[in-house]
Amino acid sequence: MSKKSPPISGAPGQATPPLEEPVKPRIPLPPKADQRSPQLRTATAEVVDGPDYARGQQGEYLTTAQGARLYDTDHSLKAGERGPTLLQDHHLREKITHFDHERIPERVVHARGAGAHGVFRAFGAAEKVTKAGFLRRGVETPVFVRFSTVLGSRGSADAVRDTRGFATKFYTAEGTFDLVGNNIPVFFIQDGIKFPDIIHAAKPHPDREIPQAQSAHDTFWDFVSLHTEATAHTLWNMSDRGIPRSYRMMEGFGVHTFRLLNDDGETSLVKFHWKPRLGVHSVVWEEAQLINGFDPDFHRRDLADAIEAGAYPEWELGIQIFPDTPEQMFEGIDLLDPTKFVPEELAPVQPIGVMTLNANPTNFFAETEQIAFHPGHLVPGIDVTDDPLLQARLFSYLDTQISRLGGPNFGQIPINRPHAPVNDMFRDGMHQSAVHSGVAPYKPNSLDGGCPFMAGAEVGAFVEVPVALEAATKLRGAPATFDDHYSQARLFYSSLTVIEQDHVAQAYTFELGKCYEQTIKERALGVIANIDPDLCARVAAGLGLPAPQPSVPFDNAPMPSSALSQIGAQWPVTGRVIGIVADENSDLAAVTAAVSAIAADAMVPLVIGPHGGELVSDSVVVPVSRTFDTARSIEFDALLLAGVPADPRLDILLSEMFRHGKAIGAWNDATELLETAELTAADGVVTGEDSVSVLEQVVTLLKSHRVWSRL
Ligand code: HDD
Repeated sequence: MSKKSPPISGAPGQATPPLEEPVKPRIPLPPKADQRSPQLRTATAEVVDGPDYARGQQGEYLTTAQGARLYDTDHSLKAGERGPTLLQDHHLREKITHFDHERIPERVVHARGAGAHGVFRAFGAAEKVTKAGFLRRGVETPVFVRFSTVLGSRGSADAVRDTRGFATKFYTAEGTFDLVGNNIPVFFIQDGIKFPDIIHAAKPHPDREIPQAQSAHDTFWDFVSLHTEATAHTLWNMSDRGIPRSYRMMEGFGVHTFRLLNDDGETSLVKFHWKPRLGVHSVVWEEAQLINGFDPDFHRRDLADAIEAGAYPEWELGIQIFPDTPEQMFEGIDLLDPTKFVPEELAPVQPIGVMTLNANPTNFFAETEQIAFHPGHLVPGIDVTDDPLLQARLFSYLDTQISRLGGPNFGQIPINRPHAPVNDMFRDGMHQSAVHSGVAPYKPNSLDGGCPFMAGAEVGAFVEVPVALEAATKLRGAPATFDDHYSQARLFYSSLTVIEQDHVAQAYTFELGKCYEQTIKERALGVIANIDPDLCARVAAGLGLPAPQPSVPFDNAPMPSSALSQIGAQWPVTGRVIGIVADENSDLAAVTAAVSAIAADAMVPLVIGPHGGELVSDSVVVPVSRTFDTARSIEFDALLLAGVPADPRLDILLSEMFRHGKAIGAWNDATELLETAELTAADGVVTGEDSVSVLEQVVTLLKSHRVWSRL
């Protein structure tokens, strides 16, 4: 056995010193403001922790979990250099054991997601209907938002056809309020007892565990064609809403109707809406499929890049307000049915505040993975209704965190800690990290001086709204108003433009085309016939099957709602990505001018060159962001051509940009490339003498998101 004393890292005589890693101790950087740990709580609200307590990294040296300093973490303790490893190597066992337990169960739904910190500022417009403190004029509240897909596993691709989760945690002074919504205002099911059924049907088949993150398979269509209350949500999924361009360009909906209570004790029913300031936009289906191969992290990257670049995404929070009548109906729409939404023409969305996402998480696991939402996290002034879907959710979310986060103390994880004082008399349990003092975690008590005390409504207690319940008979059932499964699907479909309706027909044809069972396809066509016979005829033709007749009569033509179409307006171009194809023979001064103009408009210029590094000509230097090998159309919202010879890789780039309805511009010699590709006369392909004027035309096209006439 070697008699040498153990080597000290970086000391002379060490065989292979680390090349890059600094060996001098240095003070770790302080945590970012949003990362400061809230103080731990005690039974008497006494502060027991100093500023560094519970922080991730402390001190300059690598230590064991118990704080003993280590001199080597590269070699296990062995009986001689070539001998067996010794069981007494605590550092080895502790390091491997911790590693073995690094993964926690992924969320049973919404496993794949991305999050960001931000702030919500209230306009004050909600004061008339709610006493919630964070909705008072000018109040700013820290938030954390997690966007997600529903079906895929944690490592699945972002751009799949699916509903997106839009969950917001408001850390208010009166306790945490969670708005756990989706990007679609209607849901698949009316009663939470059906949630395991829809999710089992939509998740991968239990035998082979395929397909991943898709609804295009037999069990999904089996369920939704039998359970027709899913029709409206399925239709929204088949529309462009199912494949968003960016999390930053999605609407969010609280889905359920909530009950608000104001200072005067008056109640109203409301639905919550998030409206993105960048507009609601989608990718096209072929693009989505390419994205999932070329950049499965597309939405996650897009959100993080935008925030890092300072292009902070913003949403206005709005409410639709309905009178709180005993029937809880509005214009014939049952407000307790979560498969129904209320068109904005019938109840306008009134803006009550704005949310800005302005900081990326520092650590994905600690924040985005461990955040735990719950629709029952409410504050005074906001209460639930008897929507049977919401009622089941109130049970499910608390329950799921116990297995996902390992016990009942998940509220102590930093990202889940309220920013209001917590004094809950809950004690002990797995992962308890609070050091509670006192001897009397019970009430009433005299030994802790009667602490903690009960609050009244005048000091901000959460008091349930005393809603009168009708005398009822215990039963398993639903009101007759829940039987209408088609009118809102018809309304949504008839509100879309012809281009959007084409996309819906293509999506149904694709999804049902991936099913194997003939009976499922036929049954699904029967459901589609009840949405729109023409849509059904087109899908049936695509499947090579006869189109059935509707089985539910079309009594009244629905009044279309213009708020449902994504086409027809102009939106800000902030954060949009413009590719510029150039090489050494291009006019690099013109390229530089385009790059500056794009950046000045808060967009992202990416120069695409034949090789990496820089393009240099006449002492003008242009850094290259992507090469002909690494660039793919999915990354660019628009393309500029600055004169390059024909290249098969550029042919692919151009043809994809063209097929996906994206603006293309070229100046001077570059127009030849367009002529070769026979694109010069096409809509949304613009040319000119100089780069900046061409860019102006491209930006004008970009404001409409796509060149719709090409789609
Ligand atoms: Fe749910 C997660 C949204 C119905 C049970 N749900 C989850 C998330 C979102 C939603 C955005 C992810 C939260 C996060 O990022 O951590 N869920 C909805 C919406 C619904 C809905 C908008 C209907 C309007 N959910 C619903 C029902 C049940 C659940 C009816 C069960 C009865 N949902 C869960 C869950 C999850 C969840 C299993 C998984 C992880 C978690 O809760 O924390 O409890």
